[in-house]
Amino acid sequence: MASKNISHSSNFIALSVEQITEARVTCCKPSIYLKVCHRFLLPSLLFALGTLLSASAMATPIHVLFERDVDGSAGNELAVVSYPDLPSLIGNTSSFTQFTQVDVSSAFSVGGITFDGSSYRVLYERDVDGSAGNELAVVSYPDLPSLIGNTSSFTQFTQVDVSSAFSVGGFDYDFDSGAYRILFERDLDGAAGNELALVTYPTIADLIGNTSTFTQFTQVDVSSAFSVGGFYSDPPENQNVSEPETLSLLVLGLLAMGLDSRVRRRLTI
Ligand SMILES: [Ca+2]
Ligand SMILES: [Ca+2]
Repeated sequence: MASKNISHSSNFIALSVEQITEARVTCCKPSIYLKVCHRFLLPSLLFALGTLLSASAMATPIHVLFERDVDGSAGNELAVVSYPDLPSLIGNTSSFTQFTQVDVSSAFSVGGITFDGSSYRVLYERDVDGSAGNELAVVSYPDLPSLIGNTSSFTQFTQVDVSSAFSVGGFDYDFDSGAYRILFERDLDGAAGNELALVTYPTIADLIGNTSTFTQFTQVDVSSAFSVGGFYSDPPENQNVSEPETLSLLVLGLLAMGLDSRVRRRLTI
């Protein structure tokens, strides 16, 4: 396991989730929204309909990072294969492959990749057992093109010391709590309760500094013929509405608002 100084900070995470959920309910409660905006009922309804249509029509693209088993170089070592949605990944259809310009050190391998809303973060793990400060590194890129082109990267070695019996299986960002999670897998075949462990870090600073960690062993028993390649959690639904679409919906709403007020003025006069 990664950390020896395990502090049980589940309360912190539970509180955060609760607070976020509460905040979301407060600002999205339809009755309150309509009460405040009843003057703009038509544009509000159009806006809501547009958002619903947009959310149902949009799917979350999924990117899979592949790494060459033997050491390679820029342009042939790491490839990002993108699928428009989960069914495309399952069926292996509509994929789009881009080799990156990243040259991974021969001493390291990719442990996982995640997007936290502002950066793409790739977790690298030393192939042989290391110690705090030289075993796990997070390399951050501001966007996907920067990862593909290997530009604007920012490297931070973490203070995590991975047990010599485990390796990183995946790296994930939880949009609900804002926490980062690493899934560690035992190198040798294990059993339920000792094979897969999920370690949660409340912030990226906690991951880098190896502070406030919270470890949970799972009851998953991985077949001896398989290993974990990665894991991810779905972003919340509202992350699916991209900025340009929100803007166009706003424009639609404003146009409808103008139409609505003109109709009302005509009726009043
Ligand atoms: Ca290399
Ligand atoms: Ca170690």
